[in-house]
Amino acid sequence: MPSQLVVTDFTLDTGVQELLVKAEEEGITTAFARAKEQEPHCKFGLTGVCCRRCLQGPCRITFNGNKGARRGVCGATADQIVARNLLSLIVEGTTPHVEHAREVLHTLLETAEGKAPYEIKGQEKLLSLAKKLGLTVDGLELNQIAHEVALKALQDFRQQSGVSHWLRLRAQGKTVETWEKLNLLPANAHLEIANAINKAAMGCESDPVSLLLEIMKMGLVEGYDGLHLSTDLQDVLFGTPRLVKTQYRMGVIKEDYVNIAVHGHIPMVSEKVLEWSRRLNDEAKALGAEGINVVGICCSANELLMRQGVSVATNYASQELAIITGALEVMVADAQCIMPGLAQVAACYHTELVSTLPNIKLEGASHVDWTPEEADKMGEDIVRRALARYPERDRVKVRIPSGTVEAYAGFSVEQIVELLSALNKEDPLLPLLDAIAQGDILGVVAIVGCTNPKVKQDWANTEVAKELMRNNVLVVASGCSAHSLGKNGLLSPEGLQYCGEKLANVLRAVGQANGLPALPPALHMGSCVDNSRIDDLLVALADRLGVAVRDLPVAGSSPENHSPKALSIGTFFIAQGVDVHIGVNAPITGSPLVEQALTANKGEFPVTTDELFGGKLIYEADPIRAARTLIDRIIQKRRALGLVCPEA
Ligand code: NFS
Ligand code: SF4
Repeated sequence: MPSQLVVTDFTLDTGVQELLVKAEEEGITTAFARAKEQEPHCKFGLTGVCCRRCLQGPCRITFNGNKGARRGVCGATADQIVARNLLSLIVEGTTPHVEHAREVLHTLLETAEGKAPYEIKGQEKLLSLAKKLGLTVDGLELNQIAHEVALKALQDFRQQSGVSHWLRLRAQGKTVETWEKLNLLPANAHLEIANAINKAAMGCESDPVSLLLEIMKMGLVEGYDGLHLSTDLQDVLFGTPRLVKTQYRMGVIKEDYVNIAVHGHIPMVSEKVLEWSRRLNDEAKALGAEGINVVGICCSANELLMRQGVSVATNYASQELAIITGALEVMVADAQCIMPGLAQVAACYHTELVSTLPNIKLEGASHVDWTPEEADKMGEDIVRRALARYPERDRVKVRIPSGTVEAYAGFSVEQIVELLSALNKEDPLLPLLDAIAQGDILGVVAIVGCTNPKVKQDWANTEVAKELMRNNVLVVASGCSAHSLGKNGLLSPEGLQYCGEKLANVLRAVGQANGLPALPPALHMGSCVDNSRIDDLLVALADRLGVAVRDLPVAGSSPENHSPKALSIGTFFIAQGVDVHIGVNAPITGSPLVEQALTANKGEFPVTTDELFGGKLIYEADPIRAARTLIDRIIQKRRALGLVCPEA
């Protein structure tokens, strides 16, 4: 453990800073300190030229001028090694979302069959999906329709040929043609994942261009059978998000309450915990507490925030610090972004760490199985564990950083359209498109993805956002980046102070037409699977304008990316023709071919994603420079569309 922790270098979040000091006093290490211990990072790993794909290796390309190994034992070059490694990383980003979607579809199926204790709260979404899937709905009960929709989704995991139903459902026709010509249309998510692993395996595919195209195909699997499928079916089960108001920061953990943190991604777990916390609230009062308080971390936070207004304690990098408040009775984890380090921290307190998914177990945690049928049993069991832990809380060890920040969320596309229809009932998207056309809104950028202990937490996410806002770019947000913005007041009308005058006026006009002082400068659109909502928004705007998504003055940015999921989601957006900025580089710089293909402008290299799809990868660690690069690209796209452009 490093003796001198400079906590202000680790995070912008003062509550997290306070807890890092407490952790040090108590001799507990966290990800922030461990990240320092890993420095300097191995260059072979950072640049992607280390291969561990067979037992002749590990091999590393050490070629430097005339010295060192140019090829691995099997003869693999740096281009081949980097492309295979990137493909396998993207598979590890895509697979958790595909499995997430599959869990949701099975829950819907069993709910429709009356076997699982969930309701179908999103009737409108269900009917619209069924119609778009070409199903007959007349004369059918809701459950029967849900059953048919779930079976269609299941086909995307079963069929041996054809095209993913969810791709056909959600993609823009123009873009599908581009993908079809390149033979990128996925048939079945599991089959495509198996194909990709097969290609990356030792002695299989060695053509780096073909490997890159496979990476783009994985992006489509991610986009449609991961993100879109998850969001659509979650909206059917739990309802489509609507505008909600909430609170951010560690101060949402309340000393007088039994506190449960939900962490991970799967709303079937977190929704049930929340439901049971309400049902058993009086039992907490019998223990002398004020009640049961559920708070969120990471994307479980986003799911409960978007639909239930539940408050958010913190985001990825500081997940362990929530336990260091000493006031969490239980932390419930399901899947994805769960640090194994949580167990060591929980062991220093009365906090019980509980894993829930049958195939995701955590060392040092207790386990309560979630299955769709047993969901109520799980919810009750977990809340009862929290009640039982409450009397064991050591009051001396409790220190909750004070202060919370107000934020708005719940900006589904449906909600955005409804807000806009207060300005134009017949053609709700028109006011937004007019504002874009006239330059009152320069463009739209999605700030998405993670926090990463390599970067000062929340700093890059908020700096990129503020620089964009200053330049009249409308920001939409998701994932842990949205939490960074929320903690720092950018999800509230207060954040208007950071906006250029033109953007601020638009946000005031839409807000006031809906009885609010203004819309916040960043619209929180949900969890990482809800990046599908951002895609839906882009498709709706492009359709209304009669252009392809690749032509729109829009971009994506993940300034503090850590997860392979951020890369696979980014790949999906590049395939759509959207530029994607990352603030922490992907391991590609060891291969000139892979790096150029992903980052060069069209015409600058023989094969580029910019040429094939209209979008490219932008790596820039400096947030202000990153924002300016995105703005330049947005202005180029505006110019191509013949829209008003700011003076150079
Ligand atoms: Ni997204 Fe959500 Fe957060 Fe990054 Fe992890 S929780 S799925 S991967 S760290 S945003
Ligand atoms: Fe080395 Fe080739 Fe084996 Fe990779 S696949 S470890 S480069 S021999």
